Amino acid sequence: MITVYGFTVGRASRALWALEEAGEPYAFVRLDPSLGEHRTEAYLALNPAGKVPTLVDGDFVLTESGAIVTWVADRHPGLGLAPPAGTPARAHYLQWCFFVLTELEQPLWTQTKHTFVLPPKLRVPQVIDTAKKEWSRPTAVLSAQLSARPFLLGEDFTMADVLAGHSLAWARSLGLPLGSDTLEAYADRVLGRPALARTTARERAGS
Ligand SMILES: N[C@@H](CCC(=O)N[C@@H](CS)C(=O)NCC(=O)O)C(=O)O
Repeated sequence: MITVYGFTVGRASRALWALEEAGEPYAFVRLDPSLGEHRTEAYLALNPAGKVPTLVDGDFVLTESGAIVTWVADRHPGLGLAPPAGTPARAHYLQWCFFVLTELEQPLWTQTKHTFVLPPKLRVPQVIDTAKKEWSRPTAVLSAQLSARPFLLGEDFTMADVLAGHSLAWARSLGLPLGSDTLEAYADRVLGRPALARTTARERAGS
């Protein structure tokens, strides 16, 4: 059975949400970062970065949330959660996954690091204003893409929407505006999925 390591909140939600969308059984191991459980020798052997999520399936170990959600989708080709490799649709799927992880997420991560994550002496309060300004550019791009379609790839929900939806929930938790009614409606649509409600319940239960 698949095991996913994560914290109570964070990017491991993407992996769990993907597994819930695919209907794949899994065990969730909740690590407590305040106790350094992501920095033990045993955990670093799985994920040398000491980060979550990490997915383990027997001898197979996979890190990076974007890789994990795509791998889960590819195990269930009939569900259409990622288009088949080698097609133009797959190329656009990857385009949106990379866009979320490299453009949309970065201002959120910068703001989060300089508000909570880094030790106080390493925080630079001025970069928070920069991150807030940077946030408006990728959200405008996302909003334009969604103005004529319900999901990033079109009519069908894919794992690219898991990555985008998670990032928009993260933005809301930081109090950042999504900047358009289109994006607010999209966030409500993807964050209202039953698979995400099941994910949240598993994270709270911690197993
Ligand atoms: N690029 C990685 C980022 C993973 C990441 O930074 N995870 C955070 C939690 S959301 C973490 O493990 N932080 C612990 C640390 O930095 O020590 C991914 O998308 O999986």
